[in-house]
Amino acid sequence: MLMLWVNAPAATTARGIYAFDNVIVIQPGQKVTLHAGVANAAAYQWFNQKQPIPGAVKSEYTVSSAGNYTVIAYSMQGCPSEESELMQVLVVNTSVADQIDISVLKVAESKPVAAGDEFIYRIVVDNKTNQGASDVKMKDALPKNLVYIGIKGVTTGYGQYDPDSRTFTWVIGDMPGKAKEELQLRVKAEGHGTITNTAVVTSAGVDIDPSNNTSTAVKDVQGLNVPNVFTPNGDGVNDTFEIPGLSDYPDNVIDIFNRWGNSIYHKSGYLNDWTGNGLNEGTYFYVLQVKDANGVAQTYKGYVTLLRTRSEE
Ligand SMILES: [Ca+2]
Ligand SMILES: [Ca+2]
Repeated sequence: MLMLWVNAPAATTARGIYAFDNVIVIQPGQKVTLHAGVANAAAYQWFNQKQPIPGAVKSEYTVSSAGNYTVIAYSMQGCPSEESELMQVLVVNTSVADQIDISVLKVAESKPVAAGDEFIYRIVVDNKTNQGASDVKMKDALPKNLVYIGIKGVTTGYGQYDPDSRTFTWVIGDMPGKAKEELQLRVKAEGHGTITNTAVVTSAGVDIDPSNNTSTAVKDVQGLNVPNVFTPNGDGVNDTFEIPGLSDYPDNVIDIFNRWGNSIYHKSGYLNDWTGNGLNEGTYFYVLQVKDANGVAQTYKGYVTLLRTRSEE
């Protein structure tokens, strides 16, 4: 890709121009010169928001207004290069000292997760600049297949969950320069599939790099997690063959067989209520067929052990 560079180093300059990766912040009235990475092409055309800029046909182009700038270089034969990388110019009426860069990073726990399981997102908010930031908040709108459980390991601030908007807010408040704060968000997966959700951080002041103010985590949730034991002894614990998350699959059929392969239980639209009534302790074989909301069928097969013995009291 054709590179762009600017005549400002990647740091604060005496002229008050601030360059950070592909974002340049200038004050009103300031100018910055963009340079095409290829200096000896036959011709050039500069663009703002993909629109050609009239007269901007040299290897360098000086701008004083905000925009999303790119350039294309042409060979002697008139062949165009591909479009260059993007250089975003922001015009901000503020002193450099007020400019901050807050970022957020959200990572899902790497362990395998099945429907009905709890897992954790680790969320890190980082003040990458030396200036302190204020009114820092992180918001995370949970998709419908995630249930909010709580938070832990929060290094500063406090969390709020609004069940109506299904939005978790981490109110961090003031962050000193170079501070890094962390929180773990505990959630439960409901249903299977890919869960995508995004954390967004905001703060008072001008954030010079908005691109790192969001972070999206993608987590694959396996289908149903069928337990391999249940204890129908009337003690109120684990007394039915309960498959967490099955209520998301009302279109289901379950068959249970004894060791000789005889069907001992069959139910369409199983409601997690089988108690193995009249059966001996032992191991049984199940076949569970479900259809998801898109009509895609899945089959789960395995063994479940029925135990009636109560633990010693
Ligand atoms: Ca930022
Ligand atoms: Ca029990």
